[in-house]
Amino acid sequence: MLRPRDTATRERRNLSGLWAFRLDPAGVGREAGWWQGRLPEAREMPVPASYNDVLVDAGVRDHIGDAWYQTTVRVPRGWAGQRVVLRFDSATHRAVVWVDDVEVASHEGGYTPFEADITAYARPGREIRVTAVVNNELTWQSVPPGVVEDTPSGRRQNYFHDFFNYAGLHRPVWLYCTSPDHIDDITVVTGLDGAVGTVDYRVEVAGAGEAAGDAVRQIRAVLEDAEGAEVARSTGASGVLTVEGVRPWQPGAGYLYTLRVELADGGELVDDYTLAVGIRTVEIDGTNFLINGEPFYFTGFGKHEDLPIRGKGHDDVFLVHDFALMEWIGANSFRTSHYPYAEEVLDHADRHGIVVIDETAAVGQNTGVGGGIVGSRPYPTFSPETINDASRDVHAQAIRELVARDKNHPCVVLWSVANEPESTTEASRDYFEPLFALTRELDPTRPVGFVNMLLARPGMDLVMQFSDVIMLNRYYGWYLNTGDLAGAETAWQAELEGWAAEGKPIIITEYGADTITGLHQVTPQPWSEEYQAEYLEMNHRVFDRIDAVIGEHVWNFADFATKSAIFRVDGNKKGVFTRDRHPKSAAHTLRRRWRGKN
Ligand code: BDP
Repeated sequence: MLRPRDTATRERRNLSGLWAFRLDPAGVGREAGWWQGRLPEAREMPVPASYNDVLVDAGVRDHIGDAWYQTTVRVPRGWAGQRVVLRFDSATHRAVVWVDDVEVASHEGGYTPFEADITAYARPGREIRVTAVVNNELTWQSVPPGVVEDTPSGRRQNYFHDFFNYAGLHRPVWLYCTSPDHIDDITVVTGLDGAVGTVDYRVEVAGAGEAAGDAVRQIRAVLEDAEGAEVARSTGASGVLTVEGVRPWQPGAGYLYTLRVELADGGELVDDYTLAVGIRTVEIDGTNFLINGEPFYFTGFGKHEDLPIRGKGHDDVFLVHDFALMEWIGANSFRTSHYPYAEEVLDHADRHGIVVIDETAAVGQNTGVGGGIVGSRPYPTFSPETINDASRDVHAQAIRELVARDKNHPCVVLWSVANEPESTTEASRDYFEPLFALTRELDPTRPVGFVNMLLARPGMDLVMQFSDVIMLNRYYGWYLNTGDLAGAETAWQAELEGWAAEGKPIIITEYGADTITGLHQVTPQPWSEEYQAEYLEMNHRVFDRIDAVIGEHVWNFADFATKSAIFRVDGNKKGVFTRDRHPKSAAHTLRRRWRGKN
């Protein structure tokens, strides 16, 4: 799915700004037709942002149900004769959208874009009213799952993942135009053979009548280097562009070519689109993870989209700052834990040579655990009444949308289909097997994995057989062997040796310790800055003894908000940086290690 872009034939308007906003706790707006006129009794709400923390109101923060957004926009006069599209980069977790009185789109899933062709309702020069109802309820059939429980004091949202259920319009909303016959999609696959690079491209065209195909239209593909000089060209809806003396995209050096695709009718340019292309290869060889044929060792973090006030609202200031901090500390990679991040983040990673493990929003598919606390199991995870075939359909669609959105990003080297699901039962195996097959069918070029949690040790895990890489979240010295780093070191090494025997590359996707910034101790105990640093050093000693370990991602880059819980004080404090991005002592420990490695 192509992002809106300004090109010679395309224009876009960003609808970010203050929208009219109203919560609908009683769920009456759909019946009352709140989209049919000016949103009644509305307040103002910035887009993009989570709505939860913007207003000073517990009712807004903890709202369950529908939230209504509305704005008006004038369709540019110059767009006459064009196809007009309305696109939401995300609406968490689902939405229905109207243009004036007409429903134009509905979408399930909070972290991937959706759009609607609104040409029929968008008269150039006229204003349109855009209304979206955004619903934040998590159910057994949503990804991630949750349960809305009826209690004597009202409805309560319960969920099994360890971050706050922020909701709203987290990313920009766009109005854009293309010609009616247009480039609908582009897929690139790149290859390297010594100094020769290849870009295998496939263009899909759509439009008025399928006459838009090859017979009437011509497709040109031109590849330019970073200076804008043409290096290869081809015609036709698919082909291979060959680059002599290629500059590959590599970790730490995100060299990008530009693929310019043009759709022409004789001498007339009908549509054009430009795509950033990094030429690189990814493959697994034994226990090595190869990028461009070279073993790659992941250093970095599991992150979150999480900020004070903005919640999960995308913010370019923090985007650039977080990447600057990652460079400072020597991180060469991160995981989009636990959902697809804004496309702006992946674009930035492409440009800066930061490697990404791209994860779906399937987190918390494990009722035996909550935020690291293993305990009561009020519901079975996989069952006809809980996570079932219908849930898997939603999960499959989330994978389709993730791959469709991110397939062309060179930074993405590995798909993660889920974080810490139940993986020891036959039900879990049956649930996941087709999802792995689907991901491979959608993208045969990247490895596929999932992130295993501590209840599923070597020999017990029935899902790992489908995974190209072993991704482990482990908290020896924190949830296990709490405060006992010597005992943790022995136990952790023993478990890792068990995994190493499987002969696949191992990435430690989470290890971390909650740490209160400013708490110092000479005999380090959990929660102190010294303990976090010693905990990390213990982990590193273990990793360095196991050859199959080819990556370490600390949990977490920064402190983040969670739901209320007796084991969370103002959120999860496992950040190496505080929520406002001040380093804890452990940041220096990591910097010494990682800057030495990279
Ligand atoms: C892991 C989860 C992560 C949590 C972390 C923790 O993958 O989302 O935040 O534990 O407990 O289980 O800090």
